Amino acid sequence: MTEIEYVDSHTGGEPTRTIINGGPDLGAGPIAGRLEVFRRDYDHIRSAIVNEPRGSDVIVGALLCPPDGVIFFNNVGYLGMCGHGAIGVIATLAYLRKIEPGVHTLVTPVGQITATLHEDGSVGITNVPSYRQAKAVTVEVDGLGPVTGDIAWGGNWFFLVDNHGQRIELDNVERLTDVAWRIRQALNATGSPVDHIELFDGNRNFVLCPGKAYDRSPCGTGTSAKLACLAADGKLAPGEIWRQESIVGSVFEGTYVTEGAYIRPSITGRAWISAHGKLILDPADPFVHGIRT
Ligand code: PYC
Repeated sequence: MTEIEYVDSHTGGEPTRTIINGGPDLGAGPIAGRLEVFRRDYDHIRSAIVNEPRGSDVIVGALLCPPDGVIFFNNVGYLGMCGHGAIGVIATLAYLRKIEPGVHTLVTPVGQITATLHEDGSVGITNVPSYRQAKAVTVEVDGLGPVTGDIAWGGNWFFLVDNHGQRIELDNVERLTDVAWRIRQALNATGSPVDHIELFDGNRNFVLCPGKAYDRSPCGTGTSAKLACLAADGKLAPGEIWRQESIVGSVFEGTYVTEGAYIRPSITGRAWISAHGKLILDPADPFVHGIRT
């Protein structure tokens, strides 16, 4: 039997499962290299942790890599960065009494971020440099026709669409998922690396993640990508606050400073601890490594 100790949290409704004991030993060295070891040698452990029957499509896993690294993963693979996940990791470390309020560093495969744990439990992260790569890209989408959006990096790749003609409401999630998935397929058919689709109605968003689950939080990396677009369009000044609301009504506050051709976004939100337990991996269990799609 393998036992894996975890703490579950949710950030604005979006879950993070942080592995605190019993996860794979990825060795030392740069986090990007450790991610390759995870992907090559332990992908079955990723699946065991986040996929059914121990997890679900919506869970994002976080593997702590001492001293200050973290690798985020989901139902289909690995994330560069994860904003809601970083907030969840900091809340988890505070719950475990491993950190105090103050500034902390986390190193992700796509760069170093800082996270400030505030006395009230909220967490502000200062993300990796973000930028808009392309404005007003039009793709022909099966069943929808031409769809135009911006491509931006916020620690993951996003396609941000304003004029999609859809209602960004919880009772419309099935339709939004279908629309966003079609957009993603059309983009990927052109060779684009975008794996997150973000549909907007003003300050409210719907974000479809790579494994077809939608983000219950406003999406930290997605909000960073949005800030990069607003900055590029001159619609938000450095230091000004953007309130990004998710489809379930949770809110992140975002702001940025300029760093040459990039922006450096800061996102503030709050995570809540929801469980602390052990996953049991019994080699005799036919689904010991999860149900993989
Ligand atoms: O908060 O950055 C984020 C995120 C990415 C995927 C799910 N959440």
